[in-house]
Amino acid sequence: MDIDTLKTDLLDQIAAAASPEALEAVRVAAMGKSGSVTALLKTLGGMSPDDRQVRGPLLNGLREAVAGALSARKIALEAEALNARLASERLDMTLPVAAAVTGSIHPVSQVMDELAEIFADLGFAVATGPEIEDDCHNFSALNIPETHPARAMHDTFYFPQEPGSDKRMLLRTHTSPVQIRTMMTQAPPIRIIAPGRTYRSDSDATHTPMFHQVEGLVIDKGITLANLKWTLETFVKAFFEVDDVTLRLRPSYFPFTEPSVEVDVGCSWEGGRLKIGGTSSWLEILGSGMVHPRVIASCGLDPEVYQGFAFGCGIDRLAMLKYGMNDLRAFFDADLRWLKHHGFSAFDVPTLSGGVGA
Ligand code: 2U9
Repeated sequence: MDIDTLKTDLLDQIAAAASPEALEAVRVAAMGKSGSVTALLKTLGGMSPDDRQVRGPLLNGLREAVAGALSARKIALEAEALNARLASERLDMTLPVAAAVTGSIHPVSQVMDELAEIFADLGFAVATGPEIEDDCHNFSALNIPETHPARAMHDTFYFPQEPGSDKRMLLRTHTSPVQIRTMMTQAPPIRIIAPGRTYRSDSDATHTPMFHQVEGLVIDKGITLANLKWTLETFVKAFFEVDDVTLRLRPSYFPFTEPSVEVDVGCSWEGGRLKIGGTSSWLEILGSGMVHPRVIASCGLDPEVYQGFAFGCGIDRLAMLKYGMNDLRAFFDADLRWLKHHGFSAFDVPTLSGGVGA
């Protein structure tokens, strides 16, 4: 076969190679140890100098043309393979994230979001603070002196005393220190809710050593018990998504409020299920009252000028009531089956327009 025919033939084979394997087979057949081009190059050694002068450039030209075509085809085949992969592995970035399918929002987090949404609409900000507190913010500023029986009632987790210090840190027993810190640093009017973890050395079917509370605080001029009642009624209606709600305020005692009231919500039992609304039965849902003048004064404000109301409520209990769970301990067992059953979708964001209970 003459050089030109062989060249045309090899270039056609290279152009027709549809895969890297087919191209490699053409390369070996031409440029390999026993390849057709290699065989022709080997003949140069046995030629006369004159013949070699004529055939040498022709054969080198053939070798270079074939090598060039092989490498160009290789690059083209690699680009084709990459494009095919990119097309088959295309990601649709508009699809929902996979995490939303496997993970879920804990009922406590969902209820916290619902509370923030409801109270934001009433002009309340969400305040947070440390879970490790000192005696002053957790007790003394709240009118609970060292000798007060409420200290024993709170079953406090204390940290060991630091050497050389008379201060003993503790795990906050309620979120009230958050309100104390807010009153000490912000000028009224104050409207906040303080949701978060709280700790008491207590454990049975209705108590866990760590639990969640939400407390609310309003401080301004001319605040009365009527403001408290309206706020709580508006909250309970929005939270349980029931318009027919009756609240019953019972006189009570808390060191940080005066007067203090415990609040029951009217409910009924229908087919073994608790329904909020009506007045056939009563369920205690929160404690509240007018902030004690001594608490207002301990934060540097004049109780003759400023008044306020406060309330406190267990979030875990609220979640159990609204979503029908009966054992509090399951909340913190991290059992995936429980979380899958009672958890919420990450897209189920509570909004007043869309429904806080979705
Ligand atoms: C400041 C002043 C007053 C917060 C209040 C209650 C009543 C209350 C309990 C409900 C169930 C705690 O989770 S629970 O065990 N709380 O009854 N909490 S008034 O009063 C405050 C807080 C902060 C500065």
